Amino acid sequence: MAASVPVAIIMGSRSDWNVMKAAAAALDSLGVAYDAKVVSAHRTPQRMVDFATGAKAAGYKVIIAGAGGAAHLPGMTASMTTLPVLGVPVPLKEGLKGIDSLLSIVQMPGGVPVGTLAVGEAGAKNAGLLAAQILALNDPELAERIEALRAAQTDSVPDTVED
Ligand code: RP5
Repeated sequence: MAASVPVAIIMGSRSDWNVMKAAAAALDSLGVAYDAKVVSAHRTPQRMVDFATGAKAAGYKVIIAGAGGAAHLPGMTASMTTLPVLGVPVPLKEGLKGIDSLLSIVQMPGGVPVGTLAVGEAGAKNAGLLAAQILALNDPELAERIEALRAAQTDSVPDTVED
């Protein structure tokens, strides 16, 4: 049987991909497979229910969910699965510029956790890295790749401010 894909990246709109592709890039850099899908809590509610209730049976281990504005997708998804859900607040150009998404995602009622990351690309990148770190608990080779990435990151930081 083919190995299942461990990470699902879902987002409320195709327009979120500009931000959410940073999660995909982080997973690519660590050799972690993912599926990326548009699943909107408001425009495709039944698709969201079908995805969330079927995610564990589909073989996913971690869900990354990004949305902007009234960002209900991460929380609603978390309400229908016990897989870890990592929420990424996507900033929109208009409106409240990410504060709305952040508060919508982070302020979950006790009992239904969403691991909320930073607003925007940094949050999406960290969601990808954190998903990999969760998977690495049961994957020593992936854990080694994460250690190597961290070491390379450390080596890339100069200790001077010279040009
Ligand atoms: C949210 O509405 C989506 O996650 C997106 O961030 C925002 C705007 O969507 P579009 O109008 O660009 O499709 O549900």
